[in-house]
Amino acid sequence: MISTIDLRGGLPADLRATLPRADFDVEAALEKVRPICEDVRHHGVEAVIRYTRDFDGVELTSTRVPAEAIAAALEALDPAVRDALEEAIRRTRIVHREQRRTDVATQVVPGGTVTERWIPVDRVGLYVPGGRAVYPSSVVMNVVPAQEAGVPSLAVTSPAQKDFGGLPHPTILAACALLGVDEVYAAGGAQAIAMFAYGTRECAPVDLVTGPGNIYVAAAKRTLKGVIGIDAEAGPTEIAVLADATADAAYVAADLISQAEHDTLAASVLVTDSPELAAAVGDELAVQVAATRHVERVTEALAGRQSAIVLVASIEDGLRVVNAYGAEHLEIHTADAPAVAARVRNAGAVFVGAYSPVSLGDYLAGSNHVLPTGGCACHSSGLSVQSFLRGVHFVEYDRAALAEATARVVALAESEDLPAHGAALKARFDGGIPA
Ligand code: HSO
Ligand code: ZN
Repeated sequence: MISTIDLRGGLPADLRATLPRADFDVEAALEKVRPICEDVRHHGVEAVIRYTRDFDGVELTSTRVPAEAIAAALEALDPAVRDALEEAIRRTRIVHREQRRTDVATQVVPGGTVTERWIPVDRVGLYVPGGRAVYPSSVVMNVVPAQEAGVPSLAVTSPAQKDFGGLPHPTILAACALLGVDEVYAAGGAQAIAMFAYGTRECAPVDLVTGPGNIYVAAAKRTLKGVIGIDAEAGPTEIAVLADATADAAYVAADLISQAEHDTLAASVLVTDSPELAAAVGDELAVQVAATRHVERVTEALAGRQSAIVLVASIEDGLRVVNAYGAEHLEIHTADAPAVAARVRNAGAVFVGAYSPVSLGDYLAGSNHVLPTGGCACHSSGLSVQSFLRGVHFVEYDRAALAEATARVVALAESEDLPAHGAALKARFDGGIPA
């Protein structure tokens, strides 16, 4: 069911190109998405309501979710889910709170300081997918870091659901209620991102949009980047497992299946130096996939070109492979897993040892589950408090410190043929700007 890539003979020079990856062609969706964004820009909420009718089959009179609907969703929430969400919020909050950066003031010279102040974005819009992917956990992962960053204004949007009277899914609303979010919209797809970017009669424009979505959401984020800030264009989820002969094949197989459950394009990749483990995982997959609820989706994901078992000559080579791949999630199941994990350079999040599965991180570890996909872990981080802050440098020099800097500023300005730059300093000491 899952293919094998045998790299035991040595790693190819172009390792990254050898490794499997799903096609997630955002470019192709741009043409469809651009006119939708323009329409919402010019026709506001009426356009959002029209697209909701056409795409979601729901006739809305307003995109704003009433407060009573949010309260009612919490009221009706299964107590076990409520307890789990509350604990997820608590753990995610303590982790993210501690990670908020503090301002740094540096005295550069006597009388001259530069202070980096971390200022939250004024207003953010958080996108929460609907349809097959109803993830109240993603509400937690987006809202908590924004709140811990100190963002003063925060709105959530999620697609209108036909089966729920045109409201977003009730567990999404209940999660909003638990987090104290009262500004919620029933809007999805590209039109929701445009609503956030340009604003409508009902929804004030935001500065930053975060949260995963489908290919149209990703395309809208790309189209509107600049008008708004965005986190990342999330693609299909990925798990890589680096394992040696000490790994438990049943755990590894279960974890590969857990992320394959998200999407037929999800990637599950095992990298191992043990052919015996590879064979045992193959056997376990056959047994466990047959028993899993979403058997067709999982089977397609595991059989897809994006999933594979990669055989390597050593864990050393395995590290090279996983670093070249830059998985969204990377599990380490080896002897001395912490030491191996310490050598990982590229991954969205690293799960160390047999008892730290990705599913724990998806819900309850305290870490964030909005992570870079498609190799973006090689240059980007997942969502964090930092995503909602800007580091602004405050420059404060006194007269003496500026006087001391003037000759050098003038020299550099002259070298760039920008004499007015130097003149701006000299004006403070010469009593006039020289010609
Ligand atoms: N593994 C997904 C997040 C998620 N899993 C939500 C379950 N619910 C992407 O990191
Ligand atoms: Zn997941």
